[in-house]
Amino acid sequence: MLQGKLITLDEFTIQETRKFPQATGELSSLLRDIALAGKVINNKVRTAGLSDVLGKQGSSNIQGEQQEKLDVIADETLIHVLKNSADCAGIASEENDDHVSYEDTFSANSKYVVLFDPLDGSSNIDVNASIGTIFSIYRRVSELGKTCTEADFLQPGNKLMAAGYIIYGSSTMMVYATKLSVNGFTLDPSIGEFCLSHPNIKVPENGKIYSLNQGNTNKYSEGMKAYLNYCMESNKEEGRPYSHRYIGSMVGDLHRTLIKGGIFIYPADKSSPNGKLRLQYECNPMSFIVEAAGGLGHTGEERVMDVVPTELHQRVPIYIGSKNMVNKALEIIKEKEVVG
Ligand code: P6P
Repeated sequence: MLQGKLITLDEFTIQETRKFPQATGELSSLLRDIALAGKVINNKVRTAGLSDVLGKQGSSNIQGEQQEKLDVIADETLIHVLKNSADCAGIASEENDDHVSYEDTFSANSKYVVLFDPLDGSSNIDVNASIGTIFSIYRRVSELGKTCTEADFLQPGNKLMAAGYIIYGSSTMMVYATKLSVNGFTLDPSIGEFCLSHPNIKVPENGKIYSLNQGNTNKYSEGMKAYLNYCMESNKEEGRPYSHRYIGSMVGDLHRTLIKGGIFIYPADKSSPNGKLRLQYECNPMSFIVEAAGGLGHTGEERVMDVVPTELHQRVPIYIGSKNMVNKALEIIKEKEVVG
C-alpha cells in the first residue's frame, strides 16, 4: 500500500510505459508474462510438501547438476508462458543445453529474448529456505521475422533492457530493474496480484554483512583469505561490526544485500577457476539490478556487465553489493596479490 493506494504490477508497468511516448509497451507486457509464470511456480513451490514435486527428477542438466523436480516444472512453466507471450522470440535456461527459438510467426516478429535460471537455489527446496527465479531481458540482435540466434543470448550485461527475480521466501516478491530504477512487488494471494511494496530500491553504499561459503576458505586465493580475515576481525571501533550471513541461495542472499546492504562473494577458487555462478542468468541480471540500485557487480578483473560472453553457460567470479564494500574487498585482494 502506498499512501493507501494499491498499485499492481500491471498498473505500474503501464504507468512507466506512459512516461516514454515512443514506448510500445512490449517490454511491460513481457514483464507481466514473467510475473504470470512466477505466480504458477509460486503455487507449486508453496505446496511442494503436499504434492509429489519434492526431491530429485532423476536427471541432470548441462551443468552436471542433479535436477530437482521443481527445477523442471519451473523451467517448463517459463518456456510455455513465454512461448505464448506476444513479446518473446526465444529463451535460454540453466536447465537447457541450448537456447530455444520459438518458431511461430508471432514469436519470430518479437523483439526480445529472455534468459533465466528457473529455480535458483533449488537444493534448498527440501528445507524450505528461500529460492527464486532469475531473469534477463535483451533486445534481440538477429533479424526480426526470423528465428532468434545464439548471438541474441551472448550479449554482455551492459546491453540488458531489464532484469529481475521472483523470490519465493517468507512472502513472494518480484523485483525488477530497468536502467531507470529498481522496484519490488509483493504478491497479495487474496487478489493474486503483485503489488508495489518497495518503490525505487537503493542499495546502501555500506553494509555490515558479508556473505560467502566459508567452507571453501582453504580453496581461496591468498587475497581472498586476506579479505575474509578483514571481515572476521570485526572491529566496532573502526566501524566494522560485520556479521556473516549465507543462505546458499543466490536470490535470497542478493535480496538481503539489495535491501540491507552488504557484500556477496562467490570467488574463483582452486576447484572452480571461474567461480560457480553463471554469467548470463545469475551474475549479469543480479549485477544489472544491484547497479541500477547504486551498487556494484565485479568479477575481480572487470565489471560483470562488461564481460563479453563466449558461451551460454559460462561462469564468472562475482563480488557484488554495496559499492564501498565491493571496492574495499577488491583493494585488499589486489594489494595482497601484488605484495604476495
Ligand atoms: P555453494 C545454488 O545452487 C547456487 O547456484 C546459488 O543459488 C548459490 O548462491 C550457490 O549455488 C551456492 O553454492 O557452493 O555455496 O553451495
